[in-house]
Amino acid sequence: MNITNEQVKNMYQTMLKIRKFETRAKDLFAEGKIPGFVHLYIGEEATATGACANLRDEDYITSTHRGHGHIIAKGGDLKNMMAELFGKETGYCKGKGGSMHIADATKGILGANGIVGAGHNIAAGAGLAIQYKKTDQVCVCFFGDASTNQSTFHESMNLASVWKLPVIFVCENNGYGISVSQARHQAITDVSVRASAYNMPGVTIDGNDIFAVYEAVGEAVSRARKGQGPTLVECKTYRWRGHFEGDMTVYRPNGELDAWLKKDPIPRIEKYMLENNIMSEAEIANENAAVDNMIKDAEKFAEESNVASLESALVDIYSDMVEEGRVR
Ligand SMILES: Cc1ncc(C[n+]2csc(CCOP(=O)(O)OP(=O)(O)O)c2C)c(N)n1
Ligand SMILES: [Mg+2]
Repeated sequence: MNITNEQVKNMYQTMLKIRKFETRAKDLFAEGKIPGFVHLYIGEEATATGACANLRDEDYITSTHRGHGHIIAKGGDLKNMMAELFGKETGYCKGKGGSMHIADATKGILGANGIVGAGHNIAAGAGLAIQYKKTDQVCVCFFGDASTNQSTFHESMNLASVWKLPVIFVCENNGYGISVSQARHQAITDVSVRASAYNMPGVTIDGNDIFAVYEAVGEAVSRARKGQGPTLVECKTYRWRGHFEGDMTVYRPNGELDAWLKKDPIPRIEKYMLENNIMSEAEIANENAAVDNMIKDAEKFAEESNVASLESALVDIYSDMVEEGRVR
């Protein structure tokens, strides 16, 4: 595998950032400091991290309602993210979007999205824009297993394939759409088989193995950059928390979570780094402390920022009524 020690270290830091950002967000939500819904990505970190490790700043991603991991992996700023979760004016959307609407055009982050399946078509659109511009950018489209039952998945896979768009469809198959297990929402086990309907390559990999994700998405990215069209990469993974914070997960069979806890991607990369002398125990401890501090700084920034003002509710929106001065 073509990967430098520096890249491995970066991927480790990214997974730590996601895990620690979300663990803190979980506690802050429980304390009542974060309004709205929070859908956590804990347990799935290797997928976003391994995929985005192949991308440049000018490449695009589309995200989902479970978007913190994607945004952090694509280089999103922890302070602006935490402030957005808090509803503060220093947040990515000036506190008006919350967890499910974080975007950063400067990093190619086309937005988290509360509408299941919306990202597919945005990704195809980004792919078409890239094709028009004749650059070698790509767009990675992240989405869940249940969203592959939406028409948008099929429409965008079809057009991306016919037009050979530079899109990499990354399915995060965590086995559930809310409380409905995959066996109850679709008659297939591997989502990747759906690629054949659109005559594009489709693979299924262990989404908790960061190197498998890095490699499979890497191959798809290099094909897309060369104008050879889209790929569907299905990453099997699992969300440790409920669908949203507050979900009691009564629908989970006994032992299922425990089995997945054993496949935690973070100790897996630590073991790899120790065995290959990439990082020592002490360096791993230092990295953890450094990321802890980044999260503390992000929280402090969010705490100390102002809540979005009432007046700002009428700024950055489009409405005929506002234009005409009928709403003040
Ligand atoms: C168009 C639309 N339909 C339904 C919902 C309600 N909803 C929110 S998340 C979700 C399930 C998504 O499951 P999946 O795509 O597997 O993603 P995961 O939550 O497992 O990451 C549903 C049905 C929605 N937000 N948007
Ligand atoms: Mg799912």
